Amino acid sequence: MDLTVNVVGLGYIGLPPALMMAAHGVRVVGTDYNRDLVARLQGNEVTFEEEGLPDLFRQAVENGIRFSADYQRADVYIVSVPTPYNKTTRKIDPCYVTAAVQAVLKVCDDSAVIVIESTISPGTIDRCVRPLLGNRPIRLAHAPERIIPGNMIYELVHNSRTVGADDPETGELIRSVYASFCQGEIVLTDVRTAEMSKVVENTYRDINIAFANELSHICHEAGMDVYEVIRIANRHPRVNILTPGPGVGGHCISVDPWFLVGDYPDLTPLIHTARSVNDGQPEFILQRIHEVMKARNIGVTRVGLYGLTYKEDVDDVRESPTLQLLDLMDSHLSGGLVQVYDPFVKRTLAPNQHDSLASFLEACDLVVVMVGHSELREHPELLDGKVVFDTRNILTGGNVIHL
Ligand code: SAJ
Repeated sequence: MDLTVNVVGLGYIGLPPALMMAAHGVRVVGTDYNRDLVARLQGNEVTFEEEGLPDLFRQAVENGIRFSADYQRADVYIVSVPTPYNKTTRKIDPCYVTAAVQAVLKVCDDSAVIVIESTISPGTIDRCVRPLLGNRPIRLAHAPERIIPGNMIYELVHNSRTVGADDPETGELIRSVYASFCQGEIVLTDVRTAEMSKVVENTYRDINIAFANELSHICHEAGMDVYEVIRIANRHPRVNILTPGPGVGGHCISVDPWFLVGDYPDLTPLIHTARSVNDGQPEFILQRIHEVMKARNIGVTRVGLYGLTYKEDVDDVRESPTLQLLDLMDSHLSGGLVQVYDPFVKRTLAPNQHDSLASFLEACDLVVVMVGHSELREHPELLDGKVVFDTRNILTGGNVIHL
């Protein structure tokens, strides 16, 4: 393919497709305004943990991928920058997207196509990006990412994806860029439908996790095993209930539904309630911890939270249920007293955070499993002799208490 692609934003979402395209023979330059990040990538450092990423990185480097802090002249730009939301208005804050597009506009030709990969609330491109073009005939597209942290490389290749474009010709061009590596179906549509369908996908999952979490409350009250109830209900051919847990973290599912609530407050009672149920789950966990502490006569300083990331086997702590729980504990003046450990997190994020499992276990009698990292799945005997409150349903045994 005789095109140059400039991927703008080299974080969790931008780096994998940049590497993937380069590994499949596309001429790629990766740009990030964070010069430190660019320097690390230029030094061949794989900047986050993800299975298969180091190999992919090597292939991309062999094929000549370049990293630069300067925006490039290219045929296609793929913008993968963060899209935070305003916690008060519940609306998207598009500042990183608009800043990236403004930077691209300074260097690009009028024949360029700018693709937004970042998740954005429906209407953002027309409202905030298109006006930046002025009278220039630059074309826009939206190709929202769908990869799941923990299985990114496989999903990049095998998932179906959506390309929303201004016209069919642009859609086909962008489809050909993604088809360089994507074996899934690439569906063409318009920009607004692509924006809406992405947010709808994550909202669907949030609502379904909320249902599972609500069932955990009902079953606890009824003295029943929620996992057994779900296991049996899921034998029905049209029922597929998700798994209750300590809450919903990550920067996607816990954020995107708010875009719809923020823009359509009168039309989203279900979505709003589901968000509130999932945001309230750490509070349910706190209440359950107190019950276990009381029943087993364990003091707060001997309680340990295992896992700080938002889910298993990733190093991402954004919106993590454990951090939400620690915030809640802080308001009860006990946050600084519990022990904390995560094998994937080296930065210190909490007082009493241990850097080894051995010292963590030494310090606690009750282990609250907040994240089901493989370490525990593969070696459940590590927790022998402890009282375990397992919020992820990965362990069994006489001393294990479930949700
Ligand atoms: N969780 C549960 N119970 C479940 C499933 C998940 O409590 O049954 C929790 C997880 O532990 C985690 C949170 O929900 O805290 C979200 O995890 P996840 O694995 O469901 O999803 P993410 O946030 O890692 O990735 C999602 C994916 N979206 C969908 O599955 C619809 C992914 O495909 C998207 O690319 C990604 O959001 C994104 O970037 O938008």
